[in-house]
Amino acid sequence: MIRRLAALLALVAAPALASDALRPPLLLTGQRADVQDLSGRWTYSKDYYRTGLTDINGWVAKSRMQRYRDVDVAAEEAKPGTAFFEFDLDRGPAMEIPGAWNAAAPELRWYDGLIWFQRRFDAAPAKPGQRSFLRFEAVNYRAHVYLNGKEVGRHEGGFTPFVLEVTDVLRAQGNRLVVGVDSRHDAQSIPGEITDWDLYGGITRPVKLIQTPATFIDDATLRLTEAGRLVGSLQLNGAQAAGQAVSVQIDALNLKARATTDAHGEARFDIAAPGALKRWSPESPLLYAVRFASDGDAVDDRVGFRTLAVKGSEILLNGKPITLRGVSIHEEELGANPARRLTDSAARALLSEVKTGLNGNYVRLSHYPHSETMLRAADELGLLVWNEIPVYWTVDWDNPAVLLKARRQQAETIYRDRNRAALALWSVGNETPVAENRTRFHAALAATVRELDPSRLISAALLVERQGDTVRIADPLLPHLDVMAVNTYAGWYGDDRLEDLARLKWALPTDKPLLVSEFGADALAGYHDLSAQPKKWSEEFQAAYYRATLAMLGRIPNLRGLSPWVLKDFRSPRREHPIFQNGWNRKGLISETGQRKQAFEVMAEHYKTLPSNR
Ligand code: GCB
Repeated sequence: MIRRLAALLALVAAPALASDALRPPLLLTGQRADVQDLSGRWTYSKDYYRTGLTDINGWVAKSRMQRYRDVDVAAEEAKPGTAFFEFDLDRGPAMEIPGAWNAAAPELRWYDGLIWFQRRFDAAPAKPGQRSFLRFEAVNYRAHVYLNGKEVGRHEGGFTPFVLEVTDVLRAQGNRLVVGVDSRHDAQSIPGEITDWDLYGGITRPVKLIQTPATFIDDATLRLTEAGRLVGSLQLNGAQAAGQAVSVQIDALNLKARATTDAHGEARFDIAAPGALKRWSPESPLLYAVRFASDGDAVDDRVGFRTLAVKGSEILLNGKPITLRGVSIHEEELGANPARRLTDSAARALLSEVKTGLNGNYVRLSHYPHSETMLRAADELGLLVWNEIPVYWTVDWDNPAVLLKARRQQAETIYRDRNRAALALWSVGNETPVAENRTRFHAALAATVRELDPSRLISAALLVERQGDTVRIADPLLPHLDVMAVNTYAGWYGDDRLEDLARLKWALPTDKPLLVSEFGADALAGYHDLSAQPKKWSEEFQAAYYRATLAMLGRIPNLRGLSPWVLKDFRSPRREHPIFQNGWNRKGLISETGQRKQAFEVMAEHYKTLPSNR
């Protein structure tokens, strides 16, 4: 009922935009056979004034500066004549891709602008009729992609995948892939120019060359409904996409279902879930090997099956109330010089701290879509996930083009992640100041999510209002959300002393579950203050803040989960205290290198004593 009401409200508030218009033209989700990983050493050339793209006065870029040209500079220089070049990507410096450039060289630590990257490669010989694609998992923030001197595509948005067809440009040998990566954010980008994290530029996630048959499986899904059905779809792409026999198969369940694609190349599955199916849960994160097949193509995935719903103030996982015991994290691996390089082991190192260290069952992946690796590790380890798009603090609420960017990022994430059982909540933003235009923007995003993925819950990390000793949640966005979430920092920011927290009263609607999406205090690992009233920045203050905040939040009747801020200290250019911060936000429960602070134990103990299902 509440969901229906919210959906209705969203429709009223949001301008209509068909979900089809938001589907990326190519997805290539799932695991496929013919994949060449282009990770490794890429050479690069800085282009701070962007003269590789356009010349002064907006003229066409000088050919001697066009980094994307398919030219062997050294060979050209050896020839007689007057031509010369002001770049040479073959002989330039190199860095490891994927990985942000900020960590690659001291001179790039705060570089914010355009860098051209180049990778030379040979392609596996193509069979007749085969098609070839480049799949970028993330380029932060804008990408200009050229293969063998020809522009093959562009993309904006630093955290979502995109696929470009290169069938007609790819060579068997000596390919020259050049990507111009522009990290600059502005008033119309998402996120905007100021965040409380390092905006990390570069090719931060893997790049793959994928070869497919002429008609191939672009995307396939399967999920469990509350009615006990396995429903899903399979999308073919290619000249023969219509009227094809396709199938889905789960050997462990002895299940094989067939369907036929329609005129648009789409087939739908709707089958009774076998009695033997075991549900995915944090306690038992069982994933099944699922094979989707067509005549000539096959895609594999590992999928967990579970149901998710909200009833009154309860979140129900597989029909049972659950309390989310989690923590927020940034996409930043452990170590003194992180490069946002989330390998499988880097993701597991972070998530194990949540699962086994903190006794958690949930993680808030803030403030943007994290890598697929992170989502898959959460699936395997058994951690429910909050997935957010970076509509953070303030974006240009009145600009329809900015809303479209947000919707695209949202859609790209949904299409990427919809087979992940771990994924429970879509957050449409964080701490955006209440105003009519902002609420309209978020409501439109919530409507987009509901249309593209009605099977998960919608939330947003909201600001609270403070009136004297009363903390109020009265955001007009609430009717559009399934789950309320708020960030609260009383006792760290503002004038409250820790003993004041006991007096605070929470005035909030109780007809929905509440998550406290953030609370936290900075502490420098190893800095101690053993006095009766420990000072801010000490581990003792942070631990006392956690105890006082947990006691306060424990009195909220519809509290259904926590994700304190934050698991690990993370890079933030806003944090410049020379003793305690030095460019790091110190609200981590562990330091950047993994040293646990006292508050870690407070949180771990708290979660240990909370029953996992209520
Ligand atoms: C917040 C933001 C988060 C910041 C945090 C802080 O409310 O959502 O991105 O890092 O506070 O440390 O101030």
